[in-house]
Amino acid sequence: MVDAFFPDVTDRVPFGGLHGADPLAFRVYEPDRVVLGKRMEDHLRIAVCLWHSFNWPGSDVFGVGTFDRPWLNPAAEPMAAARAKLDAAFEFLQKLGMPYFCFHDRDVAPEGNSWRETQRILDEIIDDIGRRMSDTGVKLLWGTANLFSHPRYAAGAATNPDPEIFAVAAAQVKSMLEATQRLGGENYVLWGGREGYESLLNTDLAREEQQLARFLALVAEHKHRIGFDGMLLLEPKPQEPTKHQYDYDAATVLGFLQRHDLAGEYRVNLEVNHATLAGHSFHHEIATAIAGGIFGSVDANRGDPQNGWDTDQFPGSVEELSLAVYEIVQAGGFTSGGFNFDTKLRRQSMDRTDLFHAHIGGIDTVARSLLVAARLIEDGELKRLRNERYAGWNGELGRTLLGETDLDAIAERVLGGDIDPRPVSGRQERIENLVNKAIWSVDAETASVAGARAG
Ligand code: XLS
Ligand code: NI
Ligand code: NI
Repeated sequence: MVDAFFPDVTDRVPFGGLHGADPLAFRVYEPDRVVLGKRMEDHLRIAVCLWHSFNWPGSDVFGVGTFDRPWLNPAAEPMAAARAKLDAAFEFLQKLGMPYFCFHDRDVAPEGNSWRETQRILDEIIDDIGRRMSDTGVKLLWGTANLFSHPRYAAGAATNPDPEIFAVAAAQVKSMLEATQRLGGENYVLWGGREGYESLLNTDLAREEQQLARFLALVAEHKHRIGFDGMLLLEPKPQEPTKHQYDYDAATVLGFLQRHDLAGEYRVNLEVNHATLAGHSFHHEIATAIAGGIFGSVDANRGDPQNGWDTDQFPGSVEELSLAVYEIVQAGGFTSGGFNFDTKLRRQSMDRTDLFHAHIGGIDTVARSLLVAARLIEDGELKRLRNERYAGWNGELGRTLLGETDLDAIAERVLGGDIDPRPVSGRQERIENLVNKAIWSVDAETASVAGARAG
């Protein structure tokens, strides 16, 4: 390794156990620990994101960057800066022991003076990333194109009133989709940050919907043409930076995909903070996507109950995440998706090691949520009570109502008197107690691999 960017973390972050004293050790996350017959690492498939963690200086709308990220200095030579950034990112990935990363084209490769030059720079850097991936074994969970930072995208990319912008965005997605394929990426994400509006007074909603559908159809068609076998994912968000974003939430995306015959081509990448902004729990978003058959991947983070924007904080609440992880594992777990840490340090967290502390805490929260989910699944009571609630639908009446019948026949049965419904308890509090019991009873050290070794 060249000069380490994180000299205070000299080795790979170890597992220290729940009561371990080292703040730079995992308390719960143990990649090899087997949970419900599968390694923890394979359940969670954790990724580090290159944008907030390596390509953001810690600026906000009122102030400049506060972080120590030398490669973001505008005076730095662009290609040398791009390499320094990758050095630091891969050092971080290895020291943290994470299997995956995610990035936008513009996180790693600056734009050139012409489209051709931009393409050449991207190609060169993708080769560099490919070498680092084979040297370290780190894999790409997903790639994506930044269709929101450049001034040309101020009025949207696919939904821009100017077809020339649509064309540039399409060319940019083509090249990043192909780059993702070259790196063996397991998914390709489209977040429509500026696919929305600031004012209805100058916006043609019907036209913009057609443009977005056409764009997504072109991307899906290209995916098949080049034989990319990863999953295409849309990332819903209700607003910010636009006043209203078209991919509002999981249910809105599902309706859109069905209207345009794209439901077989796309799934969703759900972000915790985006659910909060949409007025939903994250549990709701996950359950909705699973029920609609479009669940794909997760952007792990959280908002802050006191403000209404995308604060992208590191996850810290097992209570909040456990139910979402329960739904995911109960539905069979991730296929191509995983937990991408789309998370931002607070602006005052300016020590280089803060990035380690933040990830360690967030990853432990996700790992502990997995243990709670496993406890709920092993116990089986939650599932049993839910099945029991719908048991009537497996009987003769239920099957008839869902099968061959009509309102005349139904009314006849009701008039005949053999139907006499009695309301039953939904048992909500009893069920909530079951969830708390699982949260309170999970002992993160039980059956721990390192615990067993040490003991
Ligand atoms: C922004 C989004 C973005 C996507 C990738 O709110 O979360 O970071 O995940 O473009
Ligand atoms: Ni995101
Ligand atoms: Ni976000």
